[in-house]
Amino acid sequence: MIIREAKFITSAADKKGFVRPDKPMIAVCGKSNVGKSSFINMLANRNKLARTSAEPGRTRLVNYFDFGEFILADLPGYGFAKVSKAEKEKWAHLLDDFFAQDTISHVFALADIRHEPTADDLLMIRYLYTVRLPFTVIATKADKLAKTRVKEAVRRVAAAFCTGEGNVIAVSNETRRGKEEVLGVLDAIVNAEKSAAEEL
Ligand SMILES: Nc1nc2c(ncn2[C@@H]2O[C@H](COP(=O)(O)OP(=O)(O)OP(=O)(O)O)[C@@H](O)[C@H]2O)c(=O)[nH]1
Ligand SMILES: [Mg+2]
Repeated sequence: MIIREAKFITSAADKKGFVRPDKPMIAVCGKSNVGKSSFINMLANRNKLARTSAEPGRTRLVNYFDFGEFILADLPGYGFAKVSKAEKEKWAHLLDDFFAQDTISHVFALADIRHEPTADDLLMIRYLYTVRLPFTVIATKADKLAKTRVKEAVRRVAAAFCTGEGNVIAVSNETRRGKEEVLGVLDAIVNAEKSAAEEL
């Protein structure tokens, strides 16, 4: 999979604004500040396609990006403590509505490679199992660990998310570690949808 150009499509503040994709759509979700927007920029080879911030809670809308053969949806991060209850409820509704759609091909569930999953992470994963949405765990900020510790950390993340090690990719948006592996997963998603469409 070669990404030639990635473009911002639009933002949605509620379900009325959701895009009906005409190609595979992959949702990028995870706790606030885990590195979702940076991950999208790494895949796009662009620093400022998705806005990132050291302050958690930067992405408050669903932002859609067209990568040519697929669409990535950058979701607002969950579990951000420093916002009002009303704001939190608004985000929760937005995420509920988003995942209720039948247009999501795959989910990239991001988790910081150094940390134990939060209660929200576990809720998210349980939900993905319940609705049978296929997902890949993206263990972010791998550059923060010594290289020799990454393998063991991946094993720990896999166990915590009740999945196999092969379903966890350690990435670093700084060193670009893991990028090729992620592109391989995207290739498989795009090809699977193409063959399914041909069978119809
Ligand atoms: N060292 C390191 N820092 C990273 C990496 N990815 C993201 N960061 C930093 O983590 C912070 C949050 O990154 P974002 O990409 O804005 O995170 P987000 O998940 O989109 O955050 P919200 O939109 O607030 O939910 C920024 O300061 C990034 O520079 C990484 O792979 N390595
Ligand atoms: Mg973001």
